Amino acid sequence: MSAPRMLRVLLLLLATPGCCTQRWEPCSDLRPLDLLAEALPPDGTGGAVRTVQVHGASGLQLPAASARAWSFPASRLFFRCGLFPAEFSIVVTLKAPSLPPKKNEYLLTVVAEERDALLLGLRYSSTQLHFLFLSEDAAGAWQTRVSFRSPGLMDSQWHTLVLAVSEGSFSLVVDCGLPVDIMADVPFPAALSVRGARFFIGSRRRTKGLFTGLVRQLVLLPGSDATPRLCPSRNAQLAELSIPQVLQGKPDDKEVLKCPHEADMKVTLGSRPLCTKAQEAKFWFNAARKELHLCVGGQWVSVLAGRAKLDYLEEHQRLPTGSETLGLEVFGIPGVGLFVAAAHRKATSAIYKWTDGKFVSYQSIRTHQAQSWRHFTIGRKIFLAVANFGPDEKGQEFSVIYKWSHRKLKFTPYQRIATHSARDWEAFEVDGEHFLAVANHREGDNHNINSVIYKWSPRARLFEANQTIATSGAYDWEFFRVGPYSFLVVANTFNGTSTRVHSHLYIWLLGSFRLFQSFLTFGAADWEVFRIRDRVFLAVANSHSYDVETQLRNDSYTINSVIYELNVTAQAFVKFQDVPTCSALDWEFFSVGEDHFLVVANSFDGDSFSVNSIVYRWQGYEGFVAVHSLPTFGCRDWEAFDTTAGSYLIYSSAKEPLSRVLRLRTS
Ligand SMILES: [Ca+2]
Ligand SMILES: [Ca+2]
Ligand SMILES: [Ca+2]
Repeated sequence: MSAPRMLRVLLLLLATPGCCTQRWEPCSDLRPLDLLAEALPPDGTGGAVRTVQVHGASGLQLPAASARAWSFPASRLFFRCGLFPAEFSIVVTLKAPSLPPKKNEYLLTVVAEERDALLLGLRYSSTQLHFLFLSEDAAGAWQTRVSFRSPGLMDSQWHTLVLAVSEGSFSLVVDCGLPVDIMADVPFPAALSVRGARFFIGSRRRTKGLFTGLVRQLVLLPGSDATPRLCPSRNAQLAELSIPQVLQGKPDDKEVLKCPHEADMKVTLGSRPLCTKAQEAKFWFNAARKELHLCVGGQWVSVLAGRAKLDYLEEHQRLPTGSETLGLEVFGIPGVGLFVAAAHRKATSAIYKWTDGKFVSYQSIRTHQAQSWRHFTIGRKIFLAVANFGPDEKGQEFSVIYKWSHRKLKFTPYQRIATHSARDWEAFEVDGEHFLAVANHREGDNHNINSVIYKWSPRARLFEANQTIATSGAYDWEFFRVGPYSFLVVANTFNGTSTRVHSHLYIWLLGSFRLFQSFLTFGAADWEVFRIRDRVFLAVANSHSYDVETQLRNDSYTINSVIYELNVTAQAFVKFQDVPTCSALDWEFFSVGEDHFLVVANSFDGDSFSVNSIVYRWQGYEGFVAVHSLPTFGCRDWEAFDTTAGSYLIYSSAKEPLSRVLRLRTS
């Protein structure tokens, strides 16, 4: 199959309603999902199920006659989309019967009914516990079995098992003991579709292999390993994450509090009424703001606050930076705090730490016309990569990756990489492997050079060149995922004669990035990907329209930047909105409550660097509408961040040594 054909096929998968399009959002709640409670009839145990008490704890004995009675549709749990989580754990508390050799009993299965395929299953024999799953690729569907030897279940005791699954790693913990880890060649699928499938408790939909023991707990925890939630436990054999009501203590333990009296509730609608004595203890609902107020002592008191709304932005901090600043990168280090790395044009860049509600200088790092910083992690390792635009004192050109020292609490140099007027680093993960892509802007006067994607070598513990991509004055890389697909988009600014060049979007296919779509851009400086509900957008910041041949007519900074939207049917990004900008260098997307915003860094109007940057609000079918105008000077980069105290924006100036932090005032 040719590459474009294959793309088409892959993207058609994206078009399947309810499938895959929302993979970045979990398909189910991320709380423990009690499968037993789900399978029980709503009125309690029902006729066929028996509650049996053994060794002081109760369990359910499943009905022998009908396997179907103990099942429910997968869509009940995965209501947002039809994908089983890529990472999860299953917690089982059971009292297993002794089985003769070669006999197997099923604890749990997920079956695609139409084609009678076992998508996932847990069964055990006298010597082993087997976890089964279906993995599909171009060659077909494969049943994979991961087997744990002698989990020691057949001693007539209660036991609690936690099976944690993450990609190719399968871990089993019995009674909070030491984990048994298995690395399998075939990883658990990243996107296992369970559309039209059913969960079967204690069976594989048929009478053969029916579970004949007692089960007390059967929980699916999407997204994480349940072990730390259960263990250590004083009663490890009966450690509990969630068990059905019917198996918990006596029902009268949980007496429902009865309301002592019914208040005389009256709710007034419309504009704010008077809150006089006569209104005391009455409610007023402000429909416009979705707020409920109670009249208490002559004042309306907010009872149910509406969702936060952005009212205005106020200056929170002026941060003198010692030099003009290009890129900003805000990141957190767990247990240490919130930081911003600022790429200073002059010889030293700085990292600031959020301290008592302000950024204060934390660490200085020698850089060479630094353009941007990128923070990323690999396992527990924390890195920060700088893109150096200029050569060092010896005329050597390189960019540097720094690693956080947990001992020194500072970043220290880790790896140097030869780059060419580097503008940007992008860090990302594909199929469990870590990558870094550099935007090489030019080599001498030549803008048409290669940018490079590096791959982390776990053996060498270094990044090694993995793929080169031809770029023209590359300025920015942006990585994103849509469903199971990984994309990388480059902003190309200049090909030596014109800023009217194509910027390209690449898709990861069979181990490398391949061209997916090209966009005509004008000195593109930034791509920003963002999502609004299930819609995916890409915004490009066009900085400059310039052409050597038609220089006079075309040299312009006041041009449109463009927002594109992924059209799944067209299998392409299509133009959604033109936004007039003044040499736009950056887009930043952020949300406040249920509202979504874009702020653009306008840097130059052809005469002056003193131009307003604009905040746009998402207004549904109207698209993005300008709502705030912020005076900025040579604005280069915007970043949004949150602290416990509130939400903020920070921007840098490429033309003065001053960055500013703005606070979002909400109501
Ligand atoms: Ca970038
Ligand atoms: Ca951006
Ligand atoms: Ca930014």
